[in-house]
Amino acid sequence: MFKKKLQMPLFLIAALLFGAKTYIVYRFVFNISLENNMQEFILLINPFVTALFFFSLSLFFNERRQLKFIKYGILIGSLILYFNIVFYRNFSDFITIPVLFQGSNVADLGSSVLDLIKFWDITLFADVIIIWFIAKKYGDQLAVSFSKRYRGLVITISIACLVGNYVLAEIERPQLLQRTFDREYLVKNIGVFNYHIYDAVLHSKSKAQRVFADGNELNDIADYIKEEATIPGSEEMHGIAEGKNVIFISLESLQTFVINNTVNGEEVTPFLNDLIDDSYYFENFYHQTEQGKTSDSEFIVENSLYPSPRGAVYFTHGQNDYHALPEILNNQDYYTSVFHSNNKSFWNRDVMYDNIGYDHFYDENAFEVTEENSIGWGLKDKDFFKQSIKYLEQIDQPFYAKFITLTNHYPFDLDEEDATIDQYDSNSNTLNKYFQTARYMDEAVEEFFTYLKESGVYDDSIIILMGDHYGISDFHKRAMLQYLDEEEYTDYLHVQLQRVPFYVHIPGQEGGVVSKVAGQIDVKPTILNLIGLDAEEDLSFGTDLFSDERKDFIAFRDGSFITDDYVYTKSQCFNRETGELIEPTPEDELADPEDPQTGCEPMIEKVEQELNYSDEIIFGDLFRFYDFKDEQAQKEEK
Ligand code: GP9
Ligand code: MN
Repeated sequence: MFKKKLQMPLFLIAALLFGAKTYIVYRFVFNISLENNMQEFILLINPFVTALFFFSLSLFFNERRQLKFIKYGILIGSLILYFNIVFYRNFSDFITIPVLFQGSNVADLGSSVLDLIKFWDITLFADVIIIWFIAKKYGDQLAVSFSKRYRGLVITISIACLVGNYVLAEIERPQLLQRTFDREYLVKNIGVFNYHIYDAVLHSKSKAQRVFADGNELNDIADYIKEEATIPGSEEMHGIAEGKNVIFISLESLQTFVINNTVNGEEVTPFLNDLIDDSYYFENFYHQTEQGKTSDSEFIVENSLYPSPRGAVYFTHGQNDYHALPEILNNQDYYTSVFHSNNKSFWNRDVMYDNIGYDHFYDENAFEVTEENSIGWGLKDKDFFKQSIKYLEQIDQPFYAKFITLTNHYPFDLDEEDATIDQYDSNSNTLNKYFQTARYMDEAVEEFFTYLKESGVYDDSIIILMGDHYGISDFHKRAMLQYLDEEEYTDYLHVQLQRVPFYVHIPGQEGGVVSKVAGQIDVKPTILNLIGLDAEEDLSFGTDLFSDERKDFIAFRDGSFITDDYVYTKSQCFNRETGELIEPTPEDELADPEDPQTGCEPMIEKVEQELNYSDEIIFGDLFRFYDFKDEQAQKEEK
């Protein structure tokens, strides 16, 4: 059968067998969701491309070692895949390096590991058995010794295939590696083996930065924070929510421009518009997220630190020591939980939530998700709130509960029966649909308020609502200009469009519209003050939004910022009210040309320094060196 002329080299047989097996595992063992043909195609080619590259490395060895490389390569590869399968059966997630070192997870697995291994699993090693068998029987005929040139050609082809796979993945999911999406996305696009390599690189990078830190860096940072970013919380609002439940609603992709606005003559968000009348509503509140999108907004709110300039800090530094809101609230006997109907590993939430002290995460497994009640990214918001209320009624009070909505997410798909207003009419399908899903979310939130009132939870709670980040990117400039009735999409306009709604709704209080410049960084100190804690003891970059005093600026991750008077972005300074460009003062009119302290200038460096300090804290994991005063002790002291 293996005549010299017709034979296929062992490395190719191994690549085919192992590739086919891996594909079968992706399709039928891992529950990987495929949304379009491109994703199906990538998932199909990836196992073969990766296996071809790996086994073609065997060509560098002499014939005897080549067989060994292939035999042990396929065995080890199969074991890695199998460990992932066993892990997946328990956690519906892929192994990460930190998880391997995370005692509790592995212990969880340990107790049930026998249940997770099935007899027929032996078939998952069929390729190993075949390769070992034919290597033994026909090995000397199947090993090849190519000339240098031929070997080079094979390796080049296999690398080209790998690059091709990556390019397709990048088209399908731009900035795949920088944005460190969900592990399922990574595995889906680059395969489980490349994912492990990627995970290892990420892990060692953040480990190294951590290793070189010794805690001394914190002195300067703490000094800076005390001097520049610490302002006493509002006395009037101090403790107003003490002992009350705090319900936090993250409004997916909701931007301020839809609030109190209409489409085809109809209000986009009637409920949220009315809610302004009996809430504190911050009309100049900016999101400060970067590549980590929703998870960045969560991170900023929980820690009052800036997100990472690259990737999602939830992923890259999900294991750090933090002094996060849930942990602080736990110490005040709050029960802390998150409600979000998505895969729990998305944005590494399962790991991060555990780390920062949430008592429970009601992830997609807590909900009944069917074809009818889901759209786009999953469970529809109305069903999400409806199904959540039974849990909320049961948990101990006072609680902190975060609800993360999902329906108003790109590409803003909605079933016809759920659309209660017409689409907009512009060249952007995305913007056209956005208003409908925003309205849907508005109705869902309204229903949630009704449930809260019916269950009696409402009266003992304060409710905070916040848009997590923009929904309409600047790819839709033309349509946005048409909608806003503006002439030119300036950098100033772009910054102003980064405003997201922020409400503090306190039943029984009238509230009011607040115009001061504010941002997500301020949410944590605001909540702490409301429940009667002293944010001054914290190390964070935000300030209480009800305090009369303010820090000078709200910074974006790219160094842009907004002050009372100015908007600074892309090296331009604008008047915040009028949007007029402020030309730099001519050099001969400056007192000190080296130090042109006018307009936005004085703040540029300060903002950069603050962002750097935040990065230093995160990259060096500096809070492990800091002894935060227990909030309970703080209270008792008082
Ligand atoms: C995913 C949801 C949306 O669970 O929070 O994430 P996003 O893409 O907005 O970051
Ligand atoms: Mn989001």
